[in-house]
Amino acid sequence: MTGAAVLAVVTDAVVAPVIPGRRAPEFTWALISQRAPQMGATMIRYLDQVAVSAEPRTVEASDFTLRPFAGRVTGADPACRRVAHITRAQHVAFARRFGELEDHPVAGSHPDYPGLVQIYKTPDSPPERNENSWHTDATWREKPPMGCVLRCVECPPVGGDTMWVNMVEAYAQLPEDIKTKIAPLRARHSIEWSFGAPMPVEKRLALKAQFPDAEHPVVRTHPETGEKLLFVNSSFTTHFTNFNVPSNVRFGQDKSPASSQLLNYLTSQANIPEFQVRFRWKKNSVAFWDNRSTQHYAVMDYAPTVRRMERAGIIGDRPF
Ligand SMILES: O=C(O)CCC(=O)C(=O)O
Ligand SMILES: [Fe+2]
Repeated sequence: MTGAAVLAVVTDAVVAPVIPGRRAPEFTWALISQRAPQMGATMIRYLDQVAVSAEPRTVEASDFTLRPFAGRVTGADPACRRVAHITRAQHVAFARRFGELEDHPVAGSHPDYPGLVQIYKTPDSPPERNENSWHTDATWREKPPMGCVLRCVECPPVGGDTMWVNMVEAYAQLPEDIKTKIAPLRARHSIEWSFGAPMPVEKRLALKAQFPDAEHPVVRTHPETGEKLLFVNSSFTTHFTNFNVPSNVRFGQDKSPASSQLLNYLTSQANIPEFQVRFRWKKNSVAFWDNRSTQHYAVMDYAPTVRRMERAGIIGDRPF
C-alpha cells in the first residue's frame, strides 16, 4: 500500500482504576494499523515532536517539548509516549501545538474548553445522520481542519468503533482514464445540505450565510508530502462546479447523470475495505488523524447506550 500522508495515530489506553499504590492507567502512542505501518507518516512526525506530561495536572508549557524527528515511531519504540491520564486541558494543549482550534457551528463545545467539540450520544439522542457516514471533517469550510484529536470519554459496552480510510491510496488505485478526467474538476461542499437540512428554513439560510458553500479541487495535493489524493466525500460534497464542458457533455441532457454518477463513483471509493482501518476504543483512548488525507466513519451500532467523545479540530489550509 502506498500513501504516506494518511492515517490516524492512536493512543491506546490500558484502563485501570486509579487507586493509591496501584499503577496508573497508561497510554501508549501506537499506530492504528499494524497492517499498513507506512501509513501515517505525517502524524507520526508530529507526534515525535511532542512529549506529553506523565502527570495529570494543569498544563504548562513544559508539558510539551519539541525535538527533532528521529525516524519512524513504532509501538515498541522508547519514543512512544506514556501518559498516566490526559485531562481536557492537556487534550486542548496537545492539539494547540499544531494550530488554532475551531468550534463546530452545530455540535457544541465544552463550556470550559472552547474548541473541544462534544460528540455525546445517549439513549435520548435523536437518530444520527451525520457521523455514521464517510466524511472528512468540515470540508464545507474554505479551510477544513488539518487534523483532529479525538478522545473517548465514555465507551459503550460494545461497538462504537471508528473507521478511517486512506484517500491517497483511494486516488492512487483509480484507473488512469478516471485520473485524467477528474484532474481539472472542482466540487462544492455544503453545510447547508448536511447539518442545515433538518433546520427550519430561516435558520438554515442563516447558517448558509455564515458558512457559504466551499469549493475545493476534486484531486487535492497534500501540503506536506506532495501526494495527490481524492478530496470528495458523500457527506458534504454536493456537485462538481465545472463539469459541464464539451469534453464531458456532448448533449446537455447528459450533464446531470454523467456528473452525479461520476461523483457517486468517486465518493464510493471510501467504501473499499482494502483502504480502511477500524479502531476499537477504550475509555481515554485518543486518536489523532490527518484530516487532509483521510475520511472517517463513526460506527453507530451501540444504541441505546451511552458514548461520549470530545474532539479538537485544528484549523488547516486552503486545499490546492
Ligand atoms: O465519534 C467518532 O468516532 C467520530 C466522530 C466524528 O466524526 C468526528 O469526531 O469528527
Ligand atoms: Fe468527523
